[in-house]
Amino acid sequence: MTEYPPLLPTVPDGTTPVRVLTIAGSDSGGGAGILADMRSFALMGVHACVAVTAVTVQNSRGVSGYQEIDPAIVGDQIRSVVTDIGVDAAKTGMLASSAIIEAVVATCADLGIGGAGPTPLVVDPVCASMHGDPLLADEALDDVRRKLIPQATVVTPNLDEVRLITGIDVVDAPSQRAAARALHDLGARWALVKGGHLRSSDHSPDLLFDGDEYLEFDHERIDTPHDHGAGDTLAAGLTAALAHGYSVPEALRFAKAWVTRCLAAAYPLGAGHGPVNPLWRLGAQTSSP
Ligand code: PXL
Repeated sequence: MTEYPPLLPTVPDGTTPVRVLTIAGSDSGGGAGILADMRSFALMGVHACVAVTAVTVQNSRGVSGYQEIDPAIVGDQIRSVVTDIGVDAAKTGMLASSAIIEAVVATCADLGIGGAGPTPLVVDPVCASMHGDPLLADEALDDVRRKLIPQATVVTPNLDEVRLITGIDVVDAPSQRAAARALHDLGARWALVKGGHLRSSDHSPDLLFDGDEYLEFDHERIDTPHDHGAGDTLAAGLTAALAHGYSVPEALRFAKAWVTRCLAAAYPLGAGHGPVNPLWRLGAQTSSP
């Protein structure tokens, strides 16, 4: 039996909860990107604003195409919500192109999101879908390294993204440390190197590094083919907890427990990979797997 994670604080009905912003692409299959974020954010009890970066054409078997949103409209969505609603933390997912990265980085920096600003920014440097379909133009990778990651309060690549960004193949604990240092050297305040895809392990040993200390977060690894949106959901958990004022290590502790529980409740959908499932939370008072 998987234990329920500790939940984030909630507010009474009719009261405004903490607010977050997700800057990401939509997934027509309802499993990843903004759809995964919205489901988790709602069930974690935070209010989510969205800045859509791209519309993907996708089902459980993969991504067959996408259309990017005009970078100016991406920037305008961010400015519109931040200057009215306000956000306590933000996250980026699929940014698709150099021009969108540029618009997101410039707008966020101007509004105090990420970098030295007061609002934490979780950067999930999405490069490809779980099927290997590209979600980022090849020529934009250098902008991820030079412009986006330096704005990150915490950067959360999976192991394929670590390899693309740093050139390091994470196969064991020493290479995981080297990758965390390389990501920190790019300018992220905290670097998270997830171990969920170290398939030799029956645990998911994530490593968090702030330039001084390596912190290990070991957690039971749930083996399921239905893990679409797992990276997005972990980053959403981090974002929601940071919005509540948790430190990065505290936020990761919450986010790991949250995504593990969502993986334990994942369900099949279509002929391919089903999504991680935050809807377990609806039955939290009465049922347990
Ligand atoms: O899980 C990464 C991801 C993020 N954003 C969008 C996606 C995917 C994976 O498919 O489609 C829009």
